[in-house]
Amino acid sequence: MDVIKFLNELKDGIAVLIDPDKFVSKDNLSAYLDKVSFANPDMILIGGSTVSKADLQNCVKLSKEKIKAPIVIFPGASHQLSEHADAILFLSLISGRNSDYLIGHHIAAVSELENMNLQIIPTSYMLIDGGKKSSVEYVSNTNPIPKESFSIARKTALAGKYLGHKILYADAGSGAKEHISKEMITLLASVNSSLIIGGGIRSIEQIKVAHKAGAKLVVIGNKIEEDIDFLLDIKNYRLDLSL
Ligand code: 1GP
Repeated sequence: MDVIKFLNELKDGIAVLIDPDKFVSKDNLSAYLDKVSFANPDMILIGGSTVSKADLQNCVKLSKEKIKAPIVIFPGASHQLSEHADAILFLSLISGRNSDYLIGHHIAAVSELENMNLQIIPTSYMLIDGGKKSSVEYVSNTNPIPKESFSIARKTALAGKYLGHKILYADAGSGAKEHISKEMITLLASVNSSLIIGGGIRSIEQIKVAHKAGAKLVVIGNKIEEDIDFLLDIKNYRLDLSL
């Protein structure tokens, strides 16, 4: 499956983010994946700031067995690789100035990646301030773009595009207090239409606003972990969209 093409053609998509670190056992993860599969999301993202290689690989394998949507790695570090995934977001953290997350982890991943049949998607990854310090901020030791700095955000996104990145992922961070604003989404979508938005999104209304503003794919993680019934709301929203 060509995940870049799939994303380009997608409209009003929803992805579920699975952080394997949040599950205490394989059974626990397996039951969660069954529920996620019921909501029929457009994509599954797997990764996290501190996930081990074995946990990531087991999660990818199990997700592939249970869910028909593309399984895409959203890596927190160079060891988070699995040939059972459909693709990997080859993230460059362009909102930051830490060379490890701009190119270092990428080089470290090459010897394994070149022997894997995994689609590699050059991706601009931009952190936008979400009102609290995010794990990515802490682990990468970088600062997010201030939420009102529209000019910096636009120029950063454009620079990523000029570097040849196919996708722009703008993230307020896992569990953000404030999700990315409608105005910021509209601006970023005008720079790169293959726009993924995530961080702190907790209602169908917020998903709708992000879609209307131009997000191709809205990523939900924490809200589903806290309130599993939200998967039913997602399923219903997706059914409404298809009518
Ligand atoms: C985090 O964008 C993702 O990187 C999802 O964030 O867990 O807050 O939904 P939430």
